[in-house]
Amino acid sequence: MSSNTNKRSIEDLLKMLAMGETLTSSQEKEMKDYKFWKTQPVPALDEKITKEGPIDDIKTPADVPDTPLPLIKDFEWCTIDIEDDKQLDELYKLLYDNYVEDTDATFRFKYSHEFFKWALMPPKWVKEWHTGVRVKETGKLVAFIAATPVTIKLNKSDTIIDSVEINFLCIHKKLRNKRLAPIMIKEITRKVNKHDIWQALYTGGSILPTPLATCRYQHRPINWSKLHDVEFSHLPANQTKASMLAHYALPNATKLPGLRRMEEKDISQTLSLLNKYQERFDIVEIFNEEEFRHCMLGSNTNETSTSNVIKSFVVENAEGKITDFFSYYLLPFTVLENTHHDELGIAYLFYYATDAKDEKYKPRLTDLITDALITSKQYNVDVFNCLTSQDNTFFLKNCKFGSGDGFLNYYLFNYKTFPMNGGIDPQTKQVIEDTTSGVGVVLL
Ligand code: MYA
Repeated sequence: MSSNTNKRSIEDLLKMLAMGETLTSSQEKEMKDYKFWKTQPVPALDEKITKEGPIDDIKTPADVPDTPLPLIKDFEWCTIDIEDDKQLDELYKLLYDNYVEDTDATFRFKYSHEFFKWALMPPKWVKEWHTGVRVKETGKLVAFIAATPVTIKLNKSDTIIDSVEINFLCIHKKLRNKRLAPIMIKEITRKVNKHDIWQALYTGGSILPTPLATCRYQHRPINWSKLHDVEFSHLPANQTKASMLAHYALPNATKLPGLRRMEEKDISQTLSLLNKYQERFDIVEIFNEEEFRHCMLGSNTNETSTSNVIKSFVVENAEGKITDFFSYYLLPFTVLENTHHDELGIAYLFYYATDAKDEKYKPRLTDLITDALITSKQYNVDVFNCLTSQDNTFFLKNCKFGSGDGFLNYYLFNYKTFPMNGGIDPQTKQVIEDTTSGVGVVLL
């Protein structure tokens, strides 16, 4: 593909990242057309939720089969050992070639070993939940699905749910549309049920029965000229390159006094701050200190380690109190066939919190996230992404984020909840400014 046929906008990038439904694609599938999903314990598409709670009858692990589901002939189940570099490479290759639908094949997620370990090995991770499918004869890895443990809290009903997060579902392009995905989902369900866990949280670009919330991708150019070079962002008709650069320019120094990288010693205080802050959302993740440490400081265990994947900062005031924090993770793109650039740096906003209140709240969030943008420059970030989740609609405009075309749907397996605000108007899909969303969980 020559680069001059490769005209793109940031919206295209975000569409790719969302991997699914966009504003323009119509959603015509009805519940009866979901041959697999209509058999699963999920709310129907048009269902009016009157009561929250689990959908399936109570079962015990003993009720669940001990043996894996039968697979199509010539294929076999396997467990991918994330601690084995060779197997990690196989997973990398499967995802590199098959995870993101990029028709031009010009951009690929640049997963690193560290990223996989961070994402797939949180405390209490279960090896067998990294489930693959191989070709029997050659051993080639052709499909993957992962479950990782997570504790969810529904704030309104004060309900805590021991659950899993499902991620990295991927089937080799040549094996698509053969109904393998339902078998993989049923097999991971069986394995998780064996551990007496009956609920799962997952996200996706595609519409399935039935999202509990839908958020919209937002992006903030950091290195506008590079985005322009790789033809991600075009020059609006009434603008010049210089005016775009000026518009997106960020200072080199951060603004908030006391801002610094988060350290081991901050874990306890910052987790308390986050716990308090998260009370405002409907669905949140509950961390213990060990889990929070892994999420915010990365998979390395030595105290001086600095993760290349997750970046966390705190604001410490003169009295030694942590008043604010933010975190973001880095997942760059490999850029193929571009003479000037071979990588695009991408940051994703993760968890954040502040103790600022009332009229101080919105300006504080704006300052905090502006500082996040500024710090990201040192890690070669070219575009900073987030969703309309959490309290992001309070700072999107002031921090110069723009709406992308991509949407992200949030799902709970085997649990009904009342619908939650995803930060956008359900009809117009426009951002509802300065409104707390229901979604306090951030999935990778
Ligand atoms: S989201 C990321 C998903 N991955 C990608 O987008 C990568 C590129 N795409 C692919 O690799 C394939 O297209 C996939 C589908 C694997 C997505 N979630 O085998 P099929 C339904 C759930 O013929 P394929 C992530 O990782 C589809 O509606 N279901 O299709 C979270 C249809 O069912 P129905 C999906 O295209 C994953 C059936 O599959 C998805 O060859 C959460 C068709 O099967 C999807 N993203 O393969 C999984 N896409 O007839 C659910 C399609 O009813 C977890 N389908 O319409 C549930 C909780 C499980 C644990 C519970 C524990 C308690």
